[in-house]
Amino acid sequence: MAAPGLACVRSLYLTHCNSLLRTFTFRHVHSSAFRDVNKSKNLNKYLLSNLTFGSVGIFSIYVAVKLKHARTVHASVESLGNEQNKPCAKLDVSSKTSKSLSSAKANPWHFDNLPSKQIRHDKEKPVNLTLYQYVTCPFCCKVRAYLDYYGINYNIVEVDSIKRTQTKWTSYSKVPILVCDGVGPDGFLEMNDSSMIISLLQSQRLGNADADLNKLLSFYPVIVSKSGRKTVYEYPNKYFLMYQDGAVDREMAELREEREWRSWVDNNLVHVLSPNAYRTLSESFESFHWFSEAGDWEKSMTSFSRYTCIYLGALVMWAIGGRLKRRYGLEDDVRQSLYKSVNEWLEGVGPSRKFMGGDNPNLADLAVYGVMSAIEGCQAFKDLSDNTNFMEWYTPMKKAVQGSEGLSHVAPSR
Ligand SMILES: N[C@@H](CCC(=O)N[C@@H](CS)C(=O)NCC(=O)O)C(=O)O
Repeated sequence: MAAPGLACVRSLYLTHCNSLLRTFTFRHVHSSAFRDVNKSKNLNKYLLSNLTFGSVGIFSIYVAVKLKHARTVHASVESLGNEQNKPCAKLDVSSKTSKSLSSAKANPWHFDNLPSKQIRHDKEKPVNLTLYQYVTCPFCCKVRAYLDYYGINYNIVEVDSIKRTQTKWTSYSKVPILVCDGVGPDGFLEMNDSSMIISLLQSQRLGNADADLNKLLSFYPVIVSKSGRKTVYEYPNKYFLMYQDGAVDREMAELREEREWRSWVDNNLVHVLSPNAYRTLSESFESFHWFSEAGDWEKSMTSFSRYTCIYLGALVMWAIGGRLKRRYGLEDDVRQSLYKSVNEWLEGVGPSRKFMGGDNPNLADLAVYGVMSAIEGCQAFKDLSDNTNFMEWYTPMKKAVQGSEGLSHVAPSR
């Protein structure tokens, strides 16, 4: 679920299906003919249109999946992958900061538009962060888990996964993007990549809350390269925390363990999610219905768009699921791979610790919680809770994050 396309459909779907949906003339969804259907509330006509569009869609999917050179689909699927492990055809740029990725320096979308949502944990504190996201994208869920746990106020801009209107101001093509207002000469600082964002914010907490984010960002250079038509971003330091005054308050082994498991989340755990959420056609539909609910699609889309996303997205993802399974070497019964990954994590935490971080979650706990929360409404998650001890760890984690417990026991300087 590395979150797909229209709202993974925004996450799961978002992750995989964006290009595909764009290719499939999604504009038709918004055509006046469909709006008319919607307005007239003529059920028969509506169903007929849906059916026709669905058939065309299914045929197109079939053709696209079969065509070896359906590059858009391929690129979209690959966006879920482990970028670091992919061979790069061409290395364009050796080292830049995230900020320099946006060479045009256009103002972020939220400078002139209202956010989709405002998260206020503490009304007294200022709000200078805006998260550009797909609500069920696991990487976005991970960043939200961090912000919520530490009780940080932020605004959310839900990105339209088809048109991506809200992220046109940046050359970075993925979400999450976190923008801090009022920093540097441009009046904002753009942060990309979920793990880099979290390391950067945590480094700031460890030092001085007012530490210069610009300076900290320079410790996280990005390597941009091309793999075919796809742009690949690597952040070699993204799992490292920057102790600005050199006073490391934790054991090295502890820090290494945290880093390794954070990397495991991005490079292993996340890959078992999509094939599980779309394991069968009915589970795929169920997952997409859940994305629709979580993403409030009812509010943001016409009924036609919403149902098209749900049914078309479910079909596409179900078709792609098998491919992802092979790509990541998952077991034929992908549930077994999910249970295996989760049990690996639970063993990593061990019987004597509540969380990997001890009594309080560390960044690895937050990463696992964040990505797993992306599939909370899916059958895969229900099966997981019935067949493993996952909830013994997950339930207190959820409580800690939703209760912003990080506010009380971490970051003495804040
Ligand atoms: N390594 C990145 C991965 C982010 C990612 O792959 N995001 C997906 C959504 S889940 C995305 O934006 N894909 C491009 C697209 O859907 O257009 C991170 O951790 O932030």
